[in-house]
Amino acid sequence: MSNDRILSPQFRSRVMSAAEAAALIPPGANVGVSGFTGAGYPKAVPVALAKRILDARLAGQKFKVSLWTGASTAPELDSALAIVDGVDKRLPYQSDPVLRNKINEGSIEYTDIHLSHTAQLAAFGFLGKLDVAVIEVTGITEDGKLIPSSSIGNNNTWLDLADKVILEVNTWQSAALEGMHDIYSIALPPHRTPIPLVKPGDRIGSPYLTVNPEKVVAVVETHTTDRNSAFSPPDEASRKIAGHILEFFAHEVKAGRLPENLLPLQSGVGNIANAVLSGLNEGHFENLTSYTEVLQDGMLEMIKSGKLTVASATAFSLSPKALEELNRDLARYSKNIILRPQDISNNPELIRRMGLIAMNGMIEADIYGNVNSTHIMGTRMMNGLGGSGDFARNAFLSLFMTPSTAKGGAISCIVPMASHVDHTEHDVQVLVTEQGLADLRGLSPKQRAKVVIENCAHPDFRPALWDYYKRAYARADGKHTPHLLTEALSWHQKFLDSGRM
Ligand code: 0RQ
Repeated sequence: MSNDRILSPQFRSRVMSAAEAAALIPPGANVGVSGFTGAGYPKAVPVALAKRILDARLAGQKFKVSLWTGASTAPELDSALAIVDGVDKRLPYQSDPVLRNKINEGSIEYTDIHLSHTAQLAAFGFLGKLDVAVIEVTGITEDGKLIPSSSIGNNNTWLDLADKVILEVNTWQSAALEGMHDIYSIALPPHRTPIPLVKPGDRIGSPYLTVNPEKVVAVVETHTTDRNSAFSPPDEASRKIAGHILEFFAHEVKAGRLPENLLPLQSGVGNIANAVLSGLNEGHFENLTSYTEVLQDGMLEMIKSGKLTVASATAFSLSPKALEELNRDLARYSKNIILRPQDISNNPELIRRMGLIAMNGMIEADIYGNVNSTHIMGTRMMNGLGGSGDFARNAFLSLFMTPSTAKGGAISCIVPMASHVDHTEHDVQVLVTEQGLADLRGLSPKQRAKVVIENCAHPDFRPALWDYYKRAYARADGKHTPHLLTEALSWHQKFLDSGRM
């Protein structure tokens, strides 16, 4: 049975079952898959591949593949392959609990890469050779062009680089996605020229992905929903963080440092990011734009209310409710939403040119403003740095936010020294917790420490942070960034030993 989404006879002739397609993926292959924050990932072939891997293991054979994605995917891909110990290496971002445990147990290699860098690293062969691409699409036109799905990620690069291509055509994805995408491939050095994009709403490429049809070894039909978890309603800490940020924006507009409609917004994943977007939706800023990587519920609400005129991203990252609503009425949003490859959505040249406001979550920051976005107690991987580094270093204004404590108050998210650093003090301009906001722009390390401790730390931990800082400063030397090296990470060790910092 073929569906009316596969109009090209050449591609239609390659339709087969997911199991038949998975049989074309050899052990040891590097597999580039579509998928970005629970959107547009292949849903049938990875499950079939996991079954095949399990059968091979039961027969005493080794069978692993390496998985290159856009970003995080969903259980049908990451959990399915991790559960059967089928993953050798995974990159560049994940958030799957099963996969995360295997990474932290040491049985899966994980390479955490800036999302804007992945395509170029792959194109130059630093990641190895790409054997197979498994890409979800919404449809295939009569002349063999691919209508992308609910994310783009690295799909254009995987389609170019892979020796073999397997397409999943998912009829659950709305046909109205056609036309929403803007595919532009960047030339590699030394042939690179400026990317001709100056505003979030600019279109510079084609709505379709292309592939050499000779490489397409299988086309698999699916009808399966994208899966993402629901967002919890904003809690008090998130609402307070959002409040501090909105007050700060108003202050910056008044001081003439931001325009009335702010600058294009980038917003990371998670509940705090959504709370900030809700706050913006209820606030007085109008005609906002966003140039971001994921389009969350909050942005959809802002498009509906007319606050946000255009949203450029590489993927949707929506709760089931918002996704259902979007799909019911997708055509209505098509003027306002553009999906691009992730090396365009996260491109430093464009982020710098447009002067973005970047807002991302963090795990912890130290008193000097170094930010850890990825590691729990310095060693356990949480998700990965995703696009946070692409945006933080290059934005006009870069904010990092977190509740001031974690695990019911046992952990201070403001510490003497970050147990891992993803974003250095040089890339971090503003820190925000529910306690307050620290504007670090132009401050020296000692000046930073004072505002970070005073404005962001929880009162339960503030005296101990002051005590640390004062004793470090009292030393005869090293007064530029005062530290007591034997104590700097003792807060983390104390938590590991006693369950409380
Ligand atoms: O652990 O799940 O066991 O309860 O970390 O914390 O508070 O739920 O925070 O969902 O906003 O995620 C940095 C991970 C924050 C996210 C991070 C524990 C806490 C909980 C998660 P549990 P919350 P959020 C664009 C930008 C990197 C990628 C990025 C992230 C869990 O924002 O992945 O920015 N960022 N991409 O209990 C120990 C601390 C802790 C801590 C929190 N200080 N110590 N544990 N936790 N603080 C998107 C993409 O790039 C795709």
